[in-house]
Amino acid sequence: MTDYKTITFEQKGRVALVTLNRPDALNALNAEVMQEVVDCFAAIDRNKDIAVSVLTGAGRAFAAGADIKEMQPQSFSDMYVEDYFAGWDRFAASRKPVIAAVNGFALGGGCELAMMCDLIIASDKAKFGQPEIKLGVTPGMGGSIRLTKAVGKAKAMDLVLTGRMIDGTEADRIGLVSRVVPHDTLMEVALAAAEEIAAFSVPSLMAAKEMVARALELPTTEGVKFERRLFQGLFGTADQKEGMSAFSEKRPAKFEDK
Ligand code: CO8
Repeated sequence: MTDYKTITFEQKGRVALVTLNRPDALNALNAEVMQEVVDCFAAIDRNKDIAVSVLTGAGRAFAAGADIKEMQPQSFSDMYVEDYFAGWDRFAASRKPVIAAVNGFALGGGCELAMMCDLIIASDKAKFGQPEIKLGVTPGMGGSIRLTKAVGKAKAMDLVLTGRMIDGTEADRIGLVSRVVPHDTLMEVALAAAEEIAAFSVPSLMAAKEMVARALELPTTEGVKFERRLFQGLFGTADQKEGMSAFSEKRPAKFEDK
């Protein structure tokens, strides 16, 4: 699980720290990066000792987009038949919570990758944008839909049609990110948030992630039913008994992910 070329993986207790690591190319997302990220997060989902992950980038960027040099010669049939970049859908379907710690440029596919994560914690020096229009294309990793759902049509159209960049503070103001923090504190805050989440029971974390993700796709009545079924299901876990007993007994809960 640690033998990667374009990313690094570290485990800190119940928290995984995954770093995109092509700093000379501003962590541009090529097919190799995608495969390694997909493999790494599949392994994290299988690893019973990990509850939550932080995804960040080495150097000046989170990721400055899909790799333009790799994409430039591709034909329609290369893109369509091979379903280039479909692997990112598998990352987006990761079941444990993922925090994006956005340290710098998050452009194009980099912004779209951050939006596939569950929380985005941004440095005030981060730069978000969907500049694909300047390359003669559009967002292609879910940006038009995830950005519009996150910030609404007015702001999404502004970003997608002009390709302009916004900083972490503006991204926070328009609701694109969960928190914006001073640049020097980014990793400390992101890892502290991850540790806070990692103290909880994995079945309840997975259920919470799944229901909030489905909330964006389901009509209200169906979403409420979906939430209720997952909520009811958690009463089959030992951790629900432990969490509620600990409250009554005025002691910290000791969850076992069961
Ligand atoms: N792809 C490939 N290489 C890149 C990329 C990229 N996206 N971004 C930066 N690099 C490389 C540069 O080519 C340069 O390499 P070299 O030193 O070999 O010339 C190195 O990184 C450093 O970059 P710069 O010298 O340009 O650094 P600056 O500080 O001058 O500029 C910017 C930083 C503004 C971030 C600039 O690099 C830039 O504009 N990058 C491109 C941003 C962009 O357009 N991103 C969108 C790409 S398209 C996309 O993401 C589509 C996603 C959907 C795909 C779905 C497929 C199905």
